[in-house]
Amino acid sequence: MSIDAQILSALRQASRGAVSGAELSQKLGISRAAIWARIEELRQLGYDIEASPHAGYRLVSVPDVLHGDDLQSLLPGNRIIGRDIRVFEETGSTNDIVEKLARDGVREGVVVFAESQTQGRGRLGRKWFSPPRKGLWFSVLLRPDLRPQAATQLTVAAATALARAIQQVTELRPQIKWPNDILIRGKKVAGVLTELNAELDHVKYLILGIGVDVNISASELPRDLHATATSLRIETGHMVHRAELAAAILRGLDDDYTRIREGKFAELSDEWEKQCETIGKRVVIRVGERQMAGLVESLDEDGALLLRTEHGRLERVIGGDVALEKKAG
Ligand code: BT5
Repeated sequence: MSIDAQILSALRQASRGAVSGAELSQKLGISRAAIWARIEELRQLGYDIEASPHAGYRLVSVPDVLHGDDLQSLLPGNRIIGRDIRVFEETGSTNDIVEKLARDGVREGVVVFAESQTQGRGRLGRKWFSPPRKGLWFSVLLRPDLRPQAATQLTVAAATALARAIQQVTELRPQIKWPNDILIRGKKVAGVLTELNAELDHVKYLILGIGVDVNISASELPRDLHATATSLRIETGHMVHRAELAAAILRGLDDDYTRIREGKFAELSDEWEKQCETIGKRVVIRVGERQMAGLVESLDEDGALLLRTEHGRLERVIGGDVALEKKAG
């Protein structure tokens, strides 16, 4: 952890609300003057840190910016996801930045956030609206020991972690729409874009791109998204602290990734199925030019959707767009 992350972490944990310069200096192994200089830097970034000669430093409020060190200070030490966090003010797509890091051999777990994206994308080249400071737009590099067919497990992990974190932080009750949407009251609030580089029998690396609409107001949503999209702010009626939500998502994703690595995907898919609105419903799934109708039964051990078709066959579906079947008449 960097010095700033350690300072923020100590300020957050301070039992009496404040921590003295001497304590910080001893804990971090740097001089009190150096601590003072770091605190000044943090203040410049918008962290309101009070200093009193008796009590010491107290964290009064944090700004609504994403800051790698601050995010680090909100995460537990021993983890894979988020051991390296980088924040950009603006990028094309965070998935492209992570792709480059992957090709350069950077180890798994690195997370890249952008305050805004100019070329944010969804699946099949669709556009993803990513305005400055209103959401979480980030990508995670993973190097899982999986067959390419099982990569969907990670989309399932991301969706589960997202639904859980949103519920923890906002008390809203999100639903998962297979394969990659998180909905609140039927409208999309988050999406996952999983991109893969694989050989025939194993995944070389996988990029989880995650977009969450956090503080977008109704009037800021583009016209074409009005009917289908929402944000946590619209649903709760108040602003949501993005760093806190980001940390909750990363913690949950790290737990889920551990479960996958330990061969416990079944636990994860049980949790997913409980929050999935598509299970047990009659749906129509479009995969490219093909269209299949049937009843959604469950996920299989690779994370694929099992669909009982009209003809009674069980189809294994790994991607596509799902719509609930409209009743005839
Ligand atoms: C997705 O695609 O839902 C995946 C979205 C992943 C975005 C993240 S942000 C960080 C990372 N970097 C990237 O470049 N991407 C990832 P899909 O299921 O294809 O849905 C795309 C559709 O959602 C669009 O065609 C719009 O209809 C709608 N949409 C676009 N922006 C939206 C937004 N901000 N909120 C809700 N819906 C949106």
